[in-house]
Amino acid sequence: MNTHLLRATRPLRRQPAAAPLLALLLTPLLVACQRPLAAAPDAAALADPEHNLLGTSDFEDGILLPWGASFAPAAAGNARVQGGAMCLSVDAKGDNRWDAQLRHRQLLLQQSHRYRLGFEVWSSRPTRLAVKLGMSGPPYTDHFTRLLQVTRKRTPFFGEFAMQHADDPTAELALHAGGHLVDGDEPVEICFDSVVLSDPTYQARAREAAPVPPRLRVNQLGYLPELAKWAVLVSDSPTPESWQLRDAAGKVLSEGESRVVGLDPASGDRVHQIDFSSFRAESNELTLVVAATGSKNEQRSDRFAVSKSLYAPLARDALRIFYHLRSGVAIEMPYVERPEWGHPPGHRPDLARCARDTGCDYSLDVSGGWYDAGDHGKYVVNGGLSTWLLLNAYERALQLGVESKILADGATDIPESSNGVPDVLDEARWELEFLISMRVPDGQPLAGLVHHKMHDEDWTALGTAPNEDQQPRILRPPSTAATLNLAAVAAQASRLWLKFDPSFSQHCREVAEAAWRAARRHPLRLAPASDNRGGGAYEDDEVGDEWYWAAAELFLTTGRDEYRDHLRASAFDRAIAPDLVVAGLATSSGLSWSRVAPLGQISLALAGAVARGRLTRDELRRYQSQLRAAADALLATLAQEGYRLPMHGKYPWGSNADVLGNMVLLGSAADAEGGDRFAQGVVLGMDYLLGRNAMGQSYVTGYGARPLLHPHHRFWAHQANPRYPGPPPGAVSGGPNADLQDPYVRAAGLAGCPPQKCFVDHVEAYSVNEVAINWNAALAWSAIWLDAWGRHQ
Ligand code: 9MR
Ligand code: 9MR
Repeated sequence: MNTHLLRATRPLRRQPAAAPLLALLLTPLLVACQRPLAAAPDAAALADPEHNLLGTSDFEDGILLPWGASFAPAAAGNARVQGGAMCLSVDAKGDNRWDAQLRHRQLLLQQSHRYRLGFEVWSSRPTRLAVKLGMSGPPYTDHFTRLLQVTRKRTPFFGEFAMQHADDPTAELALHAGGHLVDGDEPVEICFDSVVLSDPTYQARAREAAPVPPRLRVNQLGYLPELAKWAVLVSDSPTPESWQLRDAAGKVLSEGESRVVGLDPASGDRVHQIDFSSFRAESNELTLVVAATGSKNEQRSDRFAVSKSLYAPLARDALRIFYHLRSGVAIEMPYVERPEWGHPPGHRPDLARCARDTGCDYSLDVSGGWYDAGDHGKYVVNGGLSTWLLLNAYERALQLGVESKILADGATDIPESSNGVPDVLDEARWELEFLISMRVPDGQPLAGLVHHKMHDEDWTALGTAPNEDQQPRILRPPSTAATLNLAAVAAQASRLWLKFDPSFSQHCREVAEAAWRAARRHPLRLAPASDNRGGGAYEDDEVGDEWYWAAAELFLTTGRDEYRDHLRASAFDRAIAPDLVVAGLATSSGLSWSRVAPLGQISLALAGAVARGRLTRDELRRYQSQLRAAADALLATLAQEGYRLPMHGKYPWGSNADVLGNMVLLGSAADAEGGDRFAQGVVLGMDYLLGRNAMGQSYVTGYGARPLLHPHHRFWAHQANPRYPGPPPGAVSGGPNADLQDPYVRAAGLAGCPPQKCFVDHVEAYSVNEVAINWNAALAWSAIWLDAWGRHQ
């Protein structure tokens, strides 16, 4: 994994590359290696675990955490525990010494305390090592540094110092082994054992054991009175267990027997399922209990509610996350509930230049929009999907005559509340105007196409507020996918603003048609997977679905034949993601940033196409029955899953969003069909996200008995740097990812995890625990949908 977090010695970078050693000597680094590193006199004192600040010192149990490796883009290699030691293989050394490193973060160094650092170190061939104790983020002040020679001989190192600076709660111990420290280009491996950092006055607190979730898993928020209510019990018992539903006073409200499922491959758990759907009374503080009171096998669930209005707060908070993520404007009270969530405007103005390899030479003012996720990039493809989901939440309710308080003006307390336009539309327009600004200007060879994305030139560190970002902002090349995203969303928007702002509606229609024409001129400009330095790739090598989606939205809005002809000719018109249904089970989601055809189908089936005179009743029925077929496969899927979620098999990056995408399909199918068959699937998906899962974890911040606490986010980065706030409520994490794609999860000893358990709630674990606008838009869609459903039963 490439990392570029560490700029510990930024001034060093400016030293002439020709004099690397001189550069090192000019820094506070002292060459401590000339005398052989005899066994340290204080080794005994060091060995006292009571005073050791480090989380892992001897690596005997095979776990590297909380240590982790970091490689900048120019460097490559990996870290692992072998033979009870921590080893870093440097395959490509990179340019700077910190380009390849091991580090232990989250240390508190206190002013005038005396620290002792010791370890044993050896390497596959002679090399050098730079040891640093210092800040892990700007201004990267060093507290202690040493430069060592390392050989094949296991050699002890010992150093001692008094902390000169003010208390540093962001300190890290970093072991730099890249760049000029390595002679030649051959790989080198460097290993460590018995690493101790001690402070005689420090008292190691008993390590807080990770809270063990109950074996009886429920939706930690609760259930809607009229829909399915399932719990899952982790149990090896081959025979059913009896369960009781009790109120706060212990009164039994319902009882029955569990159903034995056995081994659930996705989680590796042996499970029983409990169906208590027949209990329908609104109540608070309910508990499920298995086995007789007092018996040592008694299992209790977390407390939960049964309520019609269960999802109103979540729907509102999930939408409000978009305000928090706004770029180009101060985030402030009273729109945020706590002052620490505010910050000055980020990237105002957001002037982005064509990057050197982009083939263009201009700057665009692309201020506004939402930051994509934990990073400060803004990506048109993901912005398009997110905007569509918010607009669709509104449009479906409008078409079906569903009343929803959350969709009213003033519902979410944003700056535009009470302007006569529903807040959800105001929020979507914030992004839409940014998407429009990403167009290649007139007079340029690719005029009318839309830049795929814009972001920082390089990755910044955790603990960077948007207004603190120092990186240059760059435009990446235009793409057909981005252009069609704009065409689709602007066409959809044109319908919805007709009533509120006819001239904006007209503008959106023109933007959409012009984008379509530009895409026609450049039908296959693809975004490559390799474009992921300083920003995510959002690569896409199949744009047939984007063509289809744009054609559908444009046809609904304009009724023009060109778009209808495109729909009729498209392979995407005849089924929803049939390739993802394997042996009748849905292996992933047909609806994501790279698979957008279902968005077109949902609009065709539900956006009032008949009323607009766009489709005949028969055509409409065909789209609706395609939605139902997809939803049927999802119902079949969840019936096979131990944890009864509408997804089977792979758990890739953002698996929670696959579940959410499938919930959007189920909800849309329920809209098309009426009745509650498919609504059950939406609720079962939500149960999974809110705690009825293999981790016993609610994946949403602020919701549930064990809510998500530490998402990967540069500003909500409290866990990485206490100067920054934790997350506001209503943000959903990407969730389990069996591909373990970041250094933190790889160091966490998760190799071989059952897919649903490939997760850790840690700020650095970006491949399992980031938040993102597309994911939150699907969460908002689902919560709004369930809220409306719950109230109208
Ligand atoms: O924070 C970045 C996150 O938004 C991306 O999804 C992820 C993958 O592209 O990369 C994260 O940034 C990391 C970078 O890739 C490597 N250095 C560490 C960064 C995390 O702090
Ligand atoms: O959601 C994206 C996921 O499907 C990809 O596998 C992953 C790696 O390319 O990137 C995810 O999107 C991230 C984006 O690249 C950068 N911003 C944060 C997004 C969420 O992690």
